[in-house]
Amino acid sequence: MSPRHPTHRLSALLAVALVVALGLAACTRQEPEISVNEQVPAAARTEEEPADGGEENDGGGGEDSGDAVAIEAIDIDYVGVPDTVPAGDVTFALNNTGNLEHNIVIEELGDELVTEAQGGETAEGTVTLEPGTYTLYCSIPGHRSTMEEVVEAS
Ligand SMILES: [Cu+2]
Repeated sequence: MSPRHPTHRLSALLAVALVVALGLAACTRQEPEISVNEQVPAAARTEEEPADGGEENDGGGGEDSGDAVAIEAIDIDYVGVPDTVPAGDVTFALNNTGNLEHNIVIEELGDELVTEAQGGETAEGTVTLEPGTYTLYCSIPGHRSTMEEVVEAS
């Protein structure tokens, strides 16, 4: 593989840009936290990874990420999906240790996108689950056949 084809790099950049754009569009509740961080030299700045997943709460309970239902995504499967979760506001933390993008969609909520994560990233999303049975799946084309789990909220 020689780097003779700059179009490959361009394609990769476009793909990244597209993914970022999609991600931003989907995460409407993300807040632009720029004011303070922008003044920190890039070298001194840590990557903006939500290390312990804190700041993306919707203002509901403050620090409820400790109660998050942690699900790992690999290529191509979910790992560690519990059989049951407590009904009510449920935060899912998707830890994507694969290379592909993965997400969590809940069929019974009108195929609501709970959260999505690029390879190597972790993302959280909170949904309100009435007691019942829910089907979680990854809506990336081709993934659902191996990424679908049933969860009971009670
Ligand atoms: Cu997937």
